[in-house]
Amino acid sequence: MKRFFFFLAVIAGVLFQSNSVLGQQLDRAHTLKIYNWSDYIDEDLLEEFEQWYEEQTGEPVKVIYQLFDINEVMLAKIEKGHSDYDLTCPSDYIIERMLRNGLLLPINKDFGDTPNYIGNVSPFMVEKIGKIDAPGKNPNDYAVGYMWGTSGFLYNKAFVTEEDLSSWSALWNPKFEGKILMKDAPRDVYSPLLIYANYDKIQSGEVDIEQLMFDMSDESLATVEELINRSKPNIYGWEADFGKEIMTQNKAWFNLTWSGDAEWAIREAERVGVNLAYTIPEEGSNYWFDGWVIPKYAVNTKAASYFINYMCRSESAIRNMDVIGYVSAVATPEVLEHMQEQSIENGDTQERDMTYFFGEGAENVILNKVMYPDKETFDRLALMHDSGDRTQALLEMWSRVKGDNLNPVILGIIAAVVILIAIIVISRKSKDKKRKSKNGKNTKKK
Ligand code: N2P
Repeated sequence: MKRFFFFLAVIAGVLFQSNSVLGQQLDRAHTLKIYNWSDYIDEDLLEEFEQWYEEQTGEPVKVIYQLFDINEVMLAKIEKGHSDYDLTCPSDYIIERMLRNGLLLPINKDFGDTPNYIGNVSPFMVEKIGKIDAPGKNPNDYAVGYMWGTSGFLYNKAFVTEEDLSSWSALWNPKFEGKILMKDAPRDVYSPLLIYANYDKIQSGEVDIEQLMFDMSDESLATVEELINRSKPNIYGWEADFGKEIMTQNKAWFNLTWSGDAEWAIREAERVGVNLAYTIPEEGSNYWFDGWVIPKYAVNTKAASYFINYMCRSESAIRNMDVIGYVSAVATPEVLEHMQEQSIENGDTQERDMTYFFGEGAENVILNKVMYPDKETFDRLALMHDSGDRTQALLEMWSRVKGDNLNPVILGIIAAVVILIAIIVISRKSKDKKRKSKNGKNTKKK
């Protein structure tokens, strides 16, 4: 069903591309064009926002909502295609790139009589957004935290133990031949493997994990390329967004993925009796966040900033989290209470100190560990940064390692489509030929 809606969204995307729907011009002043990750919102909120916006401003607005699967696709549409989205939601390192390249507008946080909910975002998240490195600009003027989390392994407990996955070297352990689902996102694979490769130096203090995240030297690229190549016999497939569904079907044994997708899959799998869990290898990994930003080519910046504000209400944050499994940047007492109740209902019992995210009052709280990692776990993680003019070298490395790994099923489908098109073209041509020669004969008769 979800795939069906995704398909509809793609068609809608094509139709709306030039600000027209089947030839009808969009009323851009009263349209809010949002470009977000798939499976990343409670979609009922979109319609409710239209009503709320009219109540707040007296102006109508229609939301157009389109989807992407990985950052790079979204970036290309804005960077190269100059698409006029009013709002999008990139990850940390892409926000950095967009900010450095002048692709973002500052967010107007003056909402007149409407309460400013942006203050609900955790100071922890504000501090992390501040780590975006864009000289001369305050990143918090241009981005508001939406969701955050970690990268690690989602695994099927029937086949794999947490111990098996205590190191990233599990990726090339021969006992997992053909069993691993890899994230089809170059940065999300490159960065943890770079941390793995430098683990000893990080431990001895010779290398700083935060600084390492800026490293995209030829030498580091070659090291990671070799590690990915080594893991290839183990790769069941590459996925940008559907890994979580595959994992609920007992097909692959583990998946390099994001904590929110892991949480969603763990909940879904439980319903069908599949036992999934999530772990982060000891060497460390990435933490990440996605933030709302207003791209340079936006038209309705007012509705965009109101939408960001609306998403920061406790109610929106709770509803989004319940639907998608990711963790909102919002850290109000209402969110804490709801998440604690839910965690207790799901059987969590361990009290932990979560003040780093929720602040005072969260010294002894019971919260799901996949969604809200301990501070000690968090301290082993680092934030990715823009690879700037080294991006091309990374993408070349990525296409080399993935190049000969095209799924035979996909190759089969491509071949079938090409053959089908050839048959249609040839049969049309031969029909045309017949028609012409018939017409010729008729003309001669006359
Ligand atoms: C949701 C993808 C979330 C992206 N489908 C994590 N950065």
